[in-house]
Amino acid sequence: MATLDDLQILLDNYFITDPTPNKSQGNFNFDNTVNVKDFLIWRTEFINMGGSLEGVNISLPNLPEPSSVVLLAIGLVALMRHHRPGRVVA
Ligand SMILES: [Ca+2]
Repeated sequence: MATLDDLQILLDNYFITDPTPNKSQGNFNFDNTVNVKDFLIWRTEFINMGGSLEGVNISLPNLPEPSSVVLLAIGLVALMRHHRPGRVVA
Protein backbone atom coordinates (compact mmCIF):
# COMPACT_ATOMS: atom_id res chain seq x y z
CA MET A 1 0.00 0.00 0.00
CA ALA A 2 1.54 3.26 -1.19
CA THR A 3 0.47 6.47 0.51
CA LEU A 4 1.41 10.12 0.26
CA ASP A 5 3.22 9.66 3.58
CA ASP A 6 5.39 7.04 1.83
CA LEU A 7 6.17 9.62 -0.86
CA GLN A 8 7.32 12.12 1.74
CA ILE A 9 9.57 9.51 3.36
CA LEU A 10 10.97 8.61 -0.07
CA LEU A 11 11.72 12.27 -0.81
CA ASP A 12 13.26 12.79 2.64
CA ASN A 13 15.59 9.82 2.09
CA TYR A 14 16.34 10.49 -1.58
CA PHE A 15 19.91 9.48 -2.51
CA ILE A 16 20.47 7.88 0.87
CA THR A 17 22.19 4.53 0.68
CA ASP A 18 21.42 2.15 3.49
CA PRO A 19 22.93 -1.29 3.93
CA THR A 20 19.59 -2.67 5.07
CA PRO A 21 16.93 -2.30 2.39
CA ASN A 22 13.74 -1.06 3.93
CA LYS A 23 10.51 -0.11 2.20
CA SER A 24 9.49 2.02 5.15
CA GLN A 25 12.53 4.20 4.40
CA GLY A 26 11.50 4.69 0.78
CA ASN A 27 13.58 1.86 -0.66
CA PHE A 28 10.81 0.13 -2.61
CA ASN A 29 13.03 -2.14 -4.71
CA PHE A 30 15.38 -3.19 -1.88
CA ASP A 31 18.58 -2.17 -3.73
CA ASN A 32 20.10 -0.20 -0.82
CA THR A 33 19.53 3.20 -2.43
CA VAL A 34 16.53 5.50 -2.53
CA ASN A 35 16.29 6.99 -5.99
CA VAL A 36 14.02 7.54 -8.99
CA LYS A 37 13.48 3.78 -9.40
CA ASP A 38 11.82 3.73 -5.99
CA PHE A 39 9.73 6.75 -6.93
CA LEU A 40 8.48 5.02 -10.09
CA ILE A 41 7.54 1.91 -8.09
CA TRP A 42 5.77 4.06 -5.51
CA ARG A 43 3.94 6.01 -8.24
CA THR A 44 2.75 2.85 -10.01
CA GLU A 45 1.53 1.33 -6.77
CA PHE A 46 -0.14 4.58 -5.68
CA ILE A 47 -1.98 5.04 -9.01
CA ASN A 48 -2.96 1.35 -9.18
CA MET A 49 -4.59 1.76 -5.77
CA GLY A 50 -6.70 4.57 -7.19
CA GLY A 51 -4.54 7.42 -5.92
CA SER A 52 -4.26 10.64 -7.89
CA LEU A 53 -1.20 12.81 -8.20
CA GLU A 54 -3.26 15.81 -9.24
CA GLY A 55 -2.34 18.71 -7.00
CA VAL A 56 0.56 16.80 -5.45
CA ASN A 57 3.79 18.78 -5.63
CA ILE A 58 6.54 16.32 -6.54
CA SER A 59 9.97 17.68 -7.12
CA LEU A 60 12.63 15.01 -7.06
CA PRO A 61 16.03 16.21 -5.93
CA ASN A 62 18.54 16.56 -8.74
CA LEU A 63 21.36 14.11 -9.05
CA PRO A 64 24.41 15.72 -7.48
CA GLU A 65 26.99 16.32 -10.18
CA PRO A 66 30.67 17.12 -9.81
CA SER A 67 31.28 20.76 -10.45
CA SER A 68 32.94 21.79 -13.65
CA VAL A 69 35.92 23.03 -11.61
CA VAL A 70 36.59 19.51 -10.32
CA LEU A 71 36.27 18.09 -13.82
CA LEU A 72 38.67 20.72 -15.14
CA ALA A 73 41.19 19.87 -12.39
CA ILE A 74 40.97 16.16 -13.22
CA GLY A 75 41.53 16.94 -16.90
CA LEU A 76 44.54 19.14 -16.16
CA VAL A 77 46.14 16.49 -13.94
CA ALA A 78 45.64 13.86 -16.64
CA LEU A 79 47.09 16.22 -19.26
CA MET A 80 50.13 17.02 -17.06
CA ARG A 81 50.81 13.32 -16.44
CA HIS A 82 50.55 12.59 -20.16
CA HIS A 83 53.07 15.32 -21.12
CA ARG A 84 55.51 14.84 -18.24
CA PRO A 85 59.10 15.71 -19.35
CA GLY A 86 61.40 12.74 -19.60
CA ARG A 87 58.49 10.35 -19.91
CA VAL A 88 59.43 7.26 -21.86
CA VAL A 89 56.69 6.02 -24.14
CA ALA A 90 56.79 2.27 -24.70
CA1 LIG B 1 15.83 1.50 -4.09
